[in-house]
Amino acid sequence: GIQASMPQLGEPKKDYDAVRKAIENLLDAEDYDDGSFGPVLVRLAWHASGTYDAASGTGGSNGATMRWAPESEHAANAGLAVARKLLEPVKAAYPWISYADLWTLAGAVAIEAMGGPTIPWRPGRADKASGNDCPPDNRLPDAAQGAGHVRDVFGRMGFDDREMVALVGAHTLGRCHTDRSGYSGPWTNAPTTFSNLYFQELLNNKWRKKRWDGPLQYEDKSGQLMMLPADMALVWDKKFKKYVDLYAKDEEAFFKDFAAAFGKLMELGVPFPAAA
Ligand code: DDH
Repeated sequence: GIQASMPQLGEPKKDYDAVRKAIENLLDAEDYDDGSFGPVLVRLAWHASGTYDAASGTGGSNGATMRWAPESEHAANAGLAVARKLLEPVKAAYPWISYADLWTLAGAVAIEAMGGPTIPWRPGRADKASGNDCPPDNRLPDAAQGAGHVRDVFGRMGFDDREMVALVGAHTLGRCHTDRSGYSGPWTNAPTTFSNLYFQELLNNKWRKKRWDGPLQYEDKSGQLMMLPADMALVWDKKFKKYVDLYAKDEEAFFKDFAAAFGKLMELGVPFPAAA
């Protein structure tokens, strides 16, 4: 109600637009990857949220438990210290925002700044004070596995097939790093622009096993673009492929579904006050 939204005496005004601006100002990177920290910030928001288990109510973005070991050391989170450190000056300048709100907001702001849809986001996450609340390891998806695994992991969070395919469309952004995941390369030729290109590449490019010493991944003829086994699962599984077809043809449908699913992802397990 009105009462709750009035700033109290002595309480700092919570200017989320100022935080958004501060995040936007951090995105451009001269000497990092493809010139933007946007993709790694999106990955931070996703890995902070994607540990959620609907049955037990554990995990999820609330708590920002990835600040602590063991979660910070989980193999899936390799490289995300880059994103967490990047946001420290924003946290220092706006100490009233929780890390959990800051990380998720940074993901939303990055997607929007890279040309993506407006992501529904609201504050309300609190930070937990120690690593005792870290979720167990292996809640995030394993790139070496197929459709059954993708369904298990995202089903555990409460997503349906359509939402799963939309969410993985985030791989239109960024790249794999051999020193983080062991995989190598970007999914698209425009890894700092949010678009439906990932689905177009997945469908229309020709993918073959990459011959190298690293883990099994797929490459196109140019050898420049890549797909993970878990990406290929989206075209090999008929029920998933239906949505790959849709999103490759209809970017508007992708944007709409992605925004809703990513917004939902970032709210899993967050105890927002009940609507008045
Ligand atoms: Fe992902 N992802 N992801 N991903 N992801 C990687 C990078 C990025 C899987 C594996 C990997 C989502 C789903 C899956 C982003 C966003 C999202 C990397 C490479 C691997 C491996 C990491 C590295 O070496 O730096 C698997 C498996 C799945 C799955 O669903 C089965 C989802 C749902 C999202 C999301 O944001 C909603 C982004 C962005 C990146 C690029 C990061 C970067 O630094 O660039």
